[in-house]
Amino acid sequence: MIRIAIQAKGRLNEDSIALLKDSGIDINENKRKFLLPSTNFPIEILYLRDDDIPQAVSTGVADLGIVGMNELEEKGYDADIVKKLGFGGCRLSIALPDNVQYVSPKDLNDKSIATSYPKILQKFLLKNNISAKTVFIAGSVEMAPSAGMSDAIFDIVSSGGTLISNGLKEVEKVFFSEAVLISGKNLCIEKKELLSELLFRFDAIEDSRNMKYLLMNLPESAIEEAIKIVPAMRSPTVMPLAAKGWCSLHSVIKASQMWDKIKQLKKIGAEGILVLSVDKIVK
Ligand code: PRT
Ligand code: ZN
Repeated sequence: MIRIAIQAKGRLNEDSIALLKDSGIDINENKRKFLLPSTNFPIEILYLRDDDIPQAVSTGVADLGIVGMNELEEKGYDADIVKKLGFGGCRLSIALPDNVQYVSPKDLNDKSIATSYPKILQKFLLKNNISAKTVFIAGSVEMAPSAGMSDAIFDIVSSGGTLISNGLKEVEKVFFSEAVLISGKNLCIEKKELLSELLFRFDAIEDSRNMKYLLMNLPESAIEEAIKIVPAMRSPTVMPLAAKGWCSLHSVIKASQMWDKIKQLKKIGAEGILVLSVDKIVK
């Protein structure tokens, strides 16, 4: 049995649960308890505040955790980052009121900066040789300058909408974060094996995420050229059509290349091109 800590509620909760479910791990969410075993995989889900996840993993209360890199970095607990998970993307930035001039970090000298991330801020200030005062605020940091609590803020930014609506401008992007899978340092063999099974499933989901399944009707004379355009993992599948001289060709491509590939395939005579989403890819 392995235990994973995820955020009980908040921005990372839904994506964390979706990742486990996509991995075939059944969680009976109706029984919303603090600690819940899966019904079909030897894993227990421990629901915590994100602030408490790095400590839980480093002390062995949980074997694994899903948490923002920002929390791990700030808390400084010892845990391994096993995999970046591609959701919860954000950055920690310094922002100033719109009307304050800013050219370089030097302009932060002697200013007060409100933040919930004092350690990461201190590192930045030290690296840039800035002497500024840190004001710790647990929440609603973006309100601090207009409330007269600080000159600047250091906070999480995602779309930037919150800064704009509070009359602030982002002047330094200091730390880029996303949700990561973390693990304790000393997992036993049984837990290591469960972790590698989980990673195998997470990788299959990641590999499928940006891929499309493509099928089309193609003149048989164009098969060689089509293989060059959409080579697939080993080679495309080619099946005969009832119509003489035609085949059906199937392949997998990166979603980002889809329109370009379709244009090339049409040029060599492909017709009736279907593009489908891929659920999982096991390499
Ligand atoms: O209750 P608990 O302690 O578990 O949750 P929490 O309130 O501390 O955290 P939560 O749920 O807000 O965020 C969890 C994690 O999500 C963070 O630690 C980040 O790793 C990540 N994340 C991603 C974000 C954002 N994007 C984000 N935009 N966390 C917070 N925000 C805030 C931001 O500070 C701003 O105030 O959302 C607001 C909107 O951002 P804009 O720039 O899109 O306007
Ligand atoms: Zn929190």
